[in-house]
Order: sequence, then C-alpha cells, then structure tokens
Amino acid sequence: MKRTAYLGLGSNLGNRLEYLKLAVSNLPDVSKVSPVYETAPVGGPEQGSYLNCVVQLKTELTGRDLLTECQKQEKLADRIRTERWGPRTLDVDLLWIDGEVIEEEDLTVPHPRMKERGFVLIPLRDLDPTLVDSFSDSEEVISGAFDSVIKFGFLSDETPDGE
Ligand code: GSY
Repeated sequence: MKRTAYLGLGSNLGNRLEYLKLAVSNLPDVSKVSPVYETAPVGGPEQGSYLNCVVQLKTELTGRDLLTECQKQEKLADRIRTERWGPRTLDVDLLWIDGEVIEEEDLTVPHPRMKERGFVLIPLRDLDPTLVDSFSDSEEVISGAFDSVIKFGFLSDETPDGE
C-alpha cells in the first residue's frame, strides 16, 4: 500500500539550486515539491546560507529503503562528510512516513529535530498544513522563523496553482 512520506532537502555549497533539482529528479515516487527557501544556517560553524525544500512521496518503499535513497542522492552530489553540521552540497533527511515510528540506531522517524526547524516546517506546511498544525509547539517556531526563512523560488518553471 502506498503511504505519504516527506523528505527535507538542503544545500549550502556549490550550485545549490542544481543540487536540489538533481536530487528531486532522481528520487522515486515524488508527488509534490514545496517552494525553495533561502535559510540561515542552524548550528555548526560559520557557513553560507542554505536553500531548503521539502518533497512529498507517495510510496510503497520502507523507511530503510527511503534512507538508502536519501544517502544515494547525497553521494551523487559528491557529498563528502567532513565536520558534523558543517556546509554540504546536499543533505537529504527522511522526515516523516504516515503512520510509522522507527527508532533504530541509524534511523529515527519522525525526524527527531524536524519540529524545531523553521527550514523544515515552513516548506512542509506549504505541502501539508494539517500535519504541521498537529505539531503542538510548531506555531511558536514558525512565527519566529520567518526572519531567517525567505522564499527563493521554485525548482521547476511551473508554479503551483495560486502562486
Ligand atoms: O539538517 C540539514 C542540514 N542543515 C541545515 C539546513 O538544511 N538548513 C539550515 N538552514 N541549517 C542547517 N543546518 C544543518 S546541519
């Protein structure tokens, strides 16, 4: 059975928009893509701003399969793991799978920090406002996050209805 899953994508090195575009075009079962936001870096050393977006998948893949897909896209973007929280060509995080909780050493779903991050919540809310509204503490984060999360544009030339 197909379930809805959300992935968060971020890039702050090299041609950031191209890295996001490449990943979205290579990911399986993509059903919707949020607008792209330019966001201030959260955590880590001093580094450049990120471009972030969220994609929705309608998929039969398991959480483990999805983690493998995320890591595959990071490798394709020549990501080299240097310092933790440091700048990167591409980060792809598995955020959410409808009805699923996973707590394993290398995989936690829902993503443990997604509800605190404006750069996740704001694009996720574009795709699924009901989901974000269900996170009880998200409103405070969202209202404080707009300063550092600015709409940048869209990955494709087509814009969603009403934009
Ligand atoms: O966790 C994703 C990588 N990352 C980001 C990011 O994607 N966007 C922003 N704004 N800050 C971040 N810090 C880290 S680590």
